[in-house]
Amino acid sequence: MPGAGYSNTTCYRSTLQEDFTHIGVVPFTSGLINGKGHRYPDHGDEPENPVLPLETFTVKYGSSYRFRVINAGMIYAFRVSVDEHQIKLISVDGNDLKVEAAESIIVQPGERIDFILHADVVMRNYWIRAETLEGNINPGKVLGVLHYQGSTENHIPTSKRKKCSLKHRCRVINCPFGGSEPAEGSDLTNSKTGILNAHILNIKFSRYYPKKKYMDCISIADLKSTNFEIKQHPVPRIENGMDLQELFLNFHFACEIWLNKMKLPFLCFQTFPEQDGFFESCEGKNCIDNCCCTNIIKLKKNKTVQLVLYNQDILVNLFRYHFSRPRFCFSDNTLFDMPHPIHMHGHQFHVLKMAFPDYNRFTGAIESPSPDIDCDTPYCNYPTWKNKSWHGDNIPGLNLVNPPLKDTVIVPRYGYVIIRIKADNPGYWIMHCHIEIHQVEGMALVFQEGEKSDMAPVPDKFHKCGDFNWTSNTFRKFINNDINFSDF
Ligand SMILES: [Cu+2]
Repeated sequence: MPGAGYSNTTCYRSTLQEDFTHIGVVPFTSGLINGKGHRYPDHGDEPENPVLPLETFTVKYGSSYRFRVINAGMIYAFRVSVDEHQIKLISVDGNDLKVEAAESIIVQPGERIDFILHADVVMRNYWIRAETLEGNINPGKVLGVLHYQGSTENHIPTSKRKKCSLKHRCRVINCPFGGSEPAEGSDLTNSKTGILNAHILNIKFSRYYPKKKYMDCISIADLKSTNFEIKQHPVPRIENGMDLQELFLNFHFACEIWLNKMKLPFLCFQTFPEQDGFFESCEGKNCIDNCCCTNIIKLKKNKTVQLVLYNQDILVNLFRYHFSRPRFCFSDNTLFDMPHPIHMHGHQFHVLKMAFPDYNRFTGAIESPSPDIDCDTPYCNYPTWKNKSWHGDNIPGLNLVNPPLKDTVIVPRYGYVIIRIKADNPGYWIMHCHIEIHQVEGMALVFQEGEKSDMAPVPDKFHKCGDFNWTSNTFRKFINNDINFSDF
């Protein structure tokens, strides 16, 4: 489901999520399910060209179906649901989960989910929906059709999305925000300020959309691996303090030179460090003066590695100063205060905990960053735990028994995620934001796992940068079939 296009307007105001963070720097225009879809101008209900086909899935009453959903978009998350059907999440990023039923499941760029749908309601046509997460305007939408075999309906569905109410609340899995509504009768909000201490709720209750939306959020860290899955892939243990490497990574835009902490190129990494001009260490750079470097973090082979992924920056003034391009609007908020879907190569990681900032109970807006984190400077390049005794297993709220396994996880704005791997796969592995433009702008780093001697050798005659040195004349000959590869 690709998700965004460029605006040719002179000024684009980014739309907002429920927590008032921004959704994207370009407007959502249209999306596709399996190559089919409509464009709904101005986030309206009327398709621009209604005769275009929509993807249709035909189901048999009484049967169950496994749907595999991938968000192949570049920016936008989608909330996926099927009208008048409950869906059951059974897998994330290819790893099995204990079944979690929901009204809808949010899928971030790079994430994959599998859900089960039981075809057991009145035989007719229903909308399959993938909607963007706007809280301040009508969400963008991508539609498909669920068609019951034998149904006489052959027109487009007239079904409606479930209306969430106090009595019939909606469960939503994988919200990138914690929400603001306390459990009924809860006294966890400050009655004067209305601020909800979400970090307390993290342990005691589900998280919520803003009040009156009647939606309850299940975070990724609330999900549980199946017994079989966790037996196959147990949580890496910390036998003694020596086995642990704990790192904080703040995914942010605080650098003066945009956020360019990753110097390109960043693939075929095993061959690049040996070559002049492609490697510039970030060591010693403070990421304020000059951040155009190759950010490599060494992981010690066979250590248990615990990563605290964080999301806080102070971009607004710097960005205004350096990048006041006419296409973007600078309002009273930062443009890039977004949650980031962070993807890691080379591993499936256990998601041990997800924590959120504090929200305003009534508006849903973020009030303050997670109180668990201390920043070294306003740039927050080197965050730490506020409580210095937190370390390894000694962090409240960790699921060390049956956490979900993933390779992409959303890091909520001003919140954090704790993930864990065992560094038993030597090589160079990139970790990056799956919002494509963030990655290209440098929101990426490379883990060097083990020493080079631990890694599989580079294959014989493996091409390196500089090997391909055709002149434009040679290239022209190749295009014209005057020469071919075997001539080289
Ligand atoms: Cu990002």
